[in-house]
Amino acid sequence: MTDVTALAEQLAEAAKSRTATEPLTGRVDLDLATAYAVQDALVRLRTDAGETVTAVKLGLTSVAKQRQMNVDEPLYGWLTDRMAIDRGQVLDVSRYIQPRVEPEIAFLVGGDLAGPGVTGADVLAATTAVMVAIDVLDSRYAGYRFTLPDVVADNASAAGYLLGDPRPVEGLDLRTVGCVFSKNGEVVATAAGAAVLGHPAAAVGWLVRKLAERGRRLPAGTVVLAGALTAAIPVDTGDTVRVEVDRLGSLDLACR
Ligand code: 0L1
Ligand code: MG
Repeated sequence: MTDVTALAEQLAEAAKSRTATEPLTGRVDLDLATAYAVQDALVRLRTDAGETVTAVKLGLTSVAKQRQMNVDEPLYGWLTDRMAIDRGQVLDVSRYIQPRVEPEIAFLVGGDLAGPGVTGADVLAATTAVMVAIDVLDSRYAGYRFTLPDVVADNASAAGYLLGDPRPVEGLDLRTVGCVFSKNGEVVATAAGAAVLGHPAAAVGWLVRKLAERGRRLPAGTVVLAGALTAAIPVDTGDTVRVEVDRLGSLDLACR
């Protein structure tokens, strides 16, 4: 039987020592259900150490990301207070193995969302506000080479996140909002909200249905990062990235 705690400890050690590890698949039997059990154990190591889960993230929700990572299904993971980045805070890249950043839209869910039939429309009805967001990734696998179960076990490469000001969702068509993603003053990618599973709220609906399969729910007050609109880009000392999302505002992140 797969020792999920031992695998979680290996991934936690890779993050702590900033040393990439080899994918788990190939070394152990890892189906998707076992991978989510490893993810749970990894998050438990963080909460046992005093961290608090502050948000949920979806990943691989756009064709651009799925192609980049060679997988064909979304996934989810958990963000903690230690991963939260304040606006104006400089990202210390030495804390990570191989950091990448990507532009996202985040939801503040105002009502409980649960069950196998939840749709994007239900998500929008329960949404209190939406925000521009930057997701900071740091795969614990060398060169971001992994299978879907590997990256699920690695908590969706979660490493950091930054949120913009909350904006009302009423009157916004999140399919057509435009995103401009720049690095060091040069535009590196552009996208519309529809890049995220056709509508970012649909991605949150997928999350709720997936959680329901495991008897879990999204409680009122949860922040959800709905997944990247574009492929992720690597960042290094001296870089500055900017994410601008039409009607949601912009965020800058400088790296040292
Ligand atoms: O946020 C994400 O899309 C995480 C998915 C994991 C793939 C990656 O590390 O880019
Ligand atoms: Mg992401």
